[in-house]
Amino acid sequence: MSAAQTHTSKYDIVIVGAGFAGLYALYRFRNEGYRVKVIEAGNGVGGTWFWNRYPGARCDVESMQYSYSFSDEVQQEWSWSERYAPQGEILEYVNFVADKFDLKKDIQFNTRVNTAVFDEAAGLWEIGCETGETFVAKYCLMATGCLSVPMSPKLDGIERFKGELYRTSSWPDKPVSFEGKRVGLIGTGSSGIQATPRLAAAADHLYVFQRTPNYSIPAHNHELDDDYQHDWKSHYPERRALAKQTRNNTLNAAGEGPGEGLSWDEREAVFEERWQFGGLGFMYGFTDMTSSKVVNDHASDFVRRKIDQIVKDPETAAKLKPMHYPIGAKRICVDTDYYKTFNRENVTLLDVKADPIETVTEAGVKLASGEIEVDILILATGFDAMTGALTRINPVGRGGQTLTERWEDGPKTYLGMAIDGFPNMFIVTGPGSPSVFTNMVTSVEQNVDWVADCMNRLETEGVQTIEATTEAVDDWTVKVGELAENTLLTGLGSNSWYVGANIEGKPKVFMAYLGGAATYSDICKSVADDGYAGFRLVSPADA
Ligand code: NA7
Repeated sequence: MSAAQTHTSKYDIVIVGAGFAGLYALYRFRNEGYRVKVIEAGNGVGGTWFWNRYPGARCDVESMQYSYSFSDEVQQEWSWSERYAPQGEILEYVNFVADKFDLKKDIQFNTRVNTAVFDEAAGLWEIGCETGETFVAKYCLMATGCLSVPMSPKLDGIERFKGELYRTSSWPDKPVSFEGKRVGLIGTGSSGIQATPRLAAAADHLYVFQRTPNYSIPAHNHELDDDYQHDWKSHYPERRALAKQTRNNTLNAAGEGPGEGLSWDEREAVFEERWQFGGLGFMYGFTDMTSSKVVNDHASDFVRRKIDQIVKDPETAAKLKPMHYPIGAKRICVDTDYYKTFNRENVTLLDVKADPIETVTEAGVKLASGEIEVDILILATGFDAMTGALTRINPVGRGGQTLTERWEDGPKTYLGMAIDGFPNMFIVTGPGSPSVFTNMVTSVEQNVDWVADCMNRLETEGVQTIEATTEAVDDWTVKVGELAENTLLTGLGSNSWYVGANIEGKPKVFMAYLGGAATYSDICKSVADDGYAGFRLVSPADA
């Protein structure tokens, strides 16, 4: 190990991750005058948009909204080309922002953080990296993302496969040729659903291995014309402000009332209108979409009828229809021609729940019914969501307690940002925050601003440590659980990463705050206004 690799550097704050959250945090904290270092495993900025380069990767929040609001200059200078931005364009955007504010000089790339230990005596975090380096700082900000650690699916024999093996979550940074190839795709979440039409168009034959069908709504993606962009750019301040008053930080024409009291025809008309408009807004037609069984059943059935209309082969349509869980219990997908793709001659849908994958062979995938030979196998099998990146680092807090010990029964946080026993450590959009139920960029900005304001106050008042109390964490966790219990999202059969059901052994706990982004933001504000209620602030004089 070289001297450089064992080097220890001291900062005011170390940020783990250079995605949307880490970049904005660096910008904000540096502007406040703090000495900041960002540590990033990849060799570029962008987080999820850096790694997920698979064909068809695209954001499911509209591009005029899935962007930073902190700089009007950025808002005015940057132009988006499509209603939903493709991965490559989002990556260009984050690089544009990073370069504009000269952020990269404070980011150490190609460095994976693997430990974080709180030194109680010194009141400092020691952030250790796989390179052998240690970074010491008073504060540690985990900007590690909600969907950043790919899960390793249990696929017997996967190491035997002699063809090309890819994961959507770490797609190579070079073109992959599908021409003349038989391609197998395992997984039909957002990633698999976005990739399917593109793979089908490029490959000789595409085999889609589906375990659970998903509900998918058409994106109706299109190019953005100048007038539309100009209109947004000239109204950004008020539209951003309005978006922040919604449940999900997004202007998506949320319906104002419940659907339960309406007639079937009235609800049907709303679903049809939203299907024609496209996108995640389908889920916001009524305020009781995820709480009323009647409304949810209707919406679920609506999508199933659309699948029947689009997919010509009735057997394939039947396989594609989600039957056993309510719409929204798994994150809905937004697609371009997904269902239609199954009308192609060169696409085969395989129901691996009915006909399970027994093993991966040298030449392909062996199902109970026989072997499917493929040249390329793609895993679109998902993530250890919300907690994976944090438990993998497994910070060690006060008294030597590890995060995995504290979270043995599931994640417990205060406001999704702080954990008792882990002083001066903050998480951006952590479990217990609205996170994946919102426009993440806006939520990231809200969390980072809250932490920055908090740090400013602590520094002004000479506070040494801030730590959530166990009572505040427990109360918040109960509140998060209760909000989820009042919906249809936690029900059996949802089998979703929302509840950690895709990871063996992970506690089955609903991990996001469902009270809405605006309410959440108000609560965060009142906590700060009340002198950081629910936190214990320790000054040197108290120690
Ligand atoms: P998801 O949504 O977690 O989807 C993963 C898919 O992989 C899902 O269909 C799984 O089926 C399937 N899967 C996982 N393991 C296996 C095995 N062993 N055999 C067969 N099929 C398997 O991940 P995505 O990357 O698509 O999307 C994640 C989020 O990113 C998305 O929600 C957006 O927010 C962006 P299952 O449903 O578990 O039966």
